[in-house]
Amino acid sequence: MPEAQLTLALSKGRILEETLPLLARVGIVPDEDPARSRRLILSTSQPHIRLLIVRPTDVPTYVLHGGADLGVTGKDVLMEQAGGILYEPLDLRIGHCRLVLAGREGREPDRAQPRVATKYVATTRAFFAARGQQVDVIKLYGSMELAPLVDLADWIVDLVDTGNTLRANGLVPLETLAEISARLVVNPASWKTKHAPVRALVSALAETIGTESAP
Ligand code: PRT
Ligand code: MG
Repeated sequence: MPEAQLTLALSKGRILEETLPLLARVGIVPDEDPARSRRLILSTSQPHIRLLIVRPTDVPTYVLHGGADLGVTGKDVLMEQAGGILYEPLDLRIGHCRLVLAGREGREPDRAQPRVATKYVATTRAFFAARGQQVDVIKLYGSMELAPLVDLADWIVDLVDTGNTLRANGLVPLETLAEISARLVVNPASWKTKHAPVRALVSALAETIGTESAP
């Protein structure tokens, strides 16, 4: 029987730079450089494995609806969107950062009900609901750091790595909502119908990053 075809959805952008070396270590090398190629589907050195290059926020959608069997995306994206529907067998230990609540240095919120600007609306709502604190959440698509500077919001919830972007804008981290890294996710149907090749890939990745995968 020929080996089942596996489609792996990768996040383009900063996670991709760390994903490709990881895949190379398990013998999966794209036939063209995804950073340069205009193709959105790439064949690889393994005839039964192909790669899709999509936005990080689209990876859960491809995997959930079977456009891809597996995917790589940030835990921040999964927390916000996927709600535990996808199998998440492996922390890939790349793309590290923290999801933080931040505000202007030395400033308390002006408003009785603080405003929080973020692209992580669901995660932010859940965080404040768990604390029993009423806030207004304002959806932004990027450059969250700007919002407190023009008093659009009192606080932001955003990703932080070095903290340089916060500092450059006079903001300080107040609390950490979550430690973030990139995760491997699997379509539940593929997990069953293509169990052998999916399991083989998960195990190979787990071995190369030196971790145990979930059973
Ligand atoms: O296209 P789409 O909007 O869906 O995604 P994107 O443009 O946000 O993609 P990209 O390539 O930026 O990748 C985002 C993913 O990378 C996130 O979902 C995280 O899982 C992961 N990641 C890891 C990060 C960072 N580290 C990070 N530092 N994503 C964003 N940042 C931002 C941070 O918010 C800050 O604005 O990078 C900036 C620099 O951080 P400092 O703290 O080092 O200054
Ligand atoms: Mg972007």
